[in-house]
Parts: sequence; structure tokens; C-alpha cells
Amino acid sequence: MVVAAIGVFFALPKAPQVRTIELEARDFGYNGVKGGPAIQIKVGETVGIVLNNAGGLPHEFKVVQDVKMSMAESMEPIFNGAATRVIKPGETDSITFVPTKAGKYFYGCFMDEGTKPDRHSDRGMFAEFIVQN
Ligand SMILES: [Cu+2]
Repeated sequence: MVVAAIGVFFALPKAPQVRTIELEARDFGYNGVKGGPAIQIKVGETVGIVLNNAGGLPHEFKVVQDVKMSMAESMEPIFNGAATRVIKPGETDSITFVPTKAGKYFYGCFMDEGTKPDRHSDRGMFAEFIVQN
């Protein structure tokens, strides 16, 4: 009985590892790179995003299928939970999500505050988000 219990204990799966990526948003990009650094992730990997807004306008992080999507189409992220709140300058928000399908996607900021009718993505605030099998 004791042996069986020990066997179960060691068979427990490890807590999923979170791949944390820190991003600093500015007007109009992430981490001082034009648009932002490309992010590469594996399907099923838990991604943690810590977004800090170091810019002068509200910003967000959201993963979408295509940066050319309309405002309405880009309201929902392509993966469940793959969007931060829209945060004000000086604020931080953290999220975790799991990309469930391989492909080439984009992350970016699709707000238009301060840039109407352009969105921040129209000003170059996006980068590739690659999900590999
Ligand atoms: Cu923005």
C-alpha cells in the first residue's frame, strides 16, 4: 500500500512551466524594436506576458490572425486569454494563455486613442507571433 502511494506520488505530472515574456510598450512598438521582437512559441506551451506601458498612450498586447483585420474583427484574440487589458501609461498587466494551433500570427496594439482614424498597429505597433508544432 505504501509502495503504491509512493508510485502515484512520483507519477504526478509537473506543474506546467510558464514561458514568461516581458514587453515594454511605447508609442508605437514593444521593447525598443521596430514593431516589436518576434515571439516563437510551441503549441501547448503556457505563455506568460508581462506588459508594462512605458509610452504616452494607452496600449495593449493582443494576438490576432492578421493585423489588417477590422476593428470589430480584432476585438477578440485568436487564442483564449491572449489579450491584456488596455493599460494606461505607467501601468502593468500580466496574462497567461496557451496557443492551441500552429501558425503565423501577430501580436500588437489595436487601439486608436491618439491616432484616430489610424490604430496603433497602423503605426507599426505589431510583430510576428509564431506558433510551432
Ligand atoms: Cu497602443
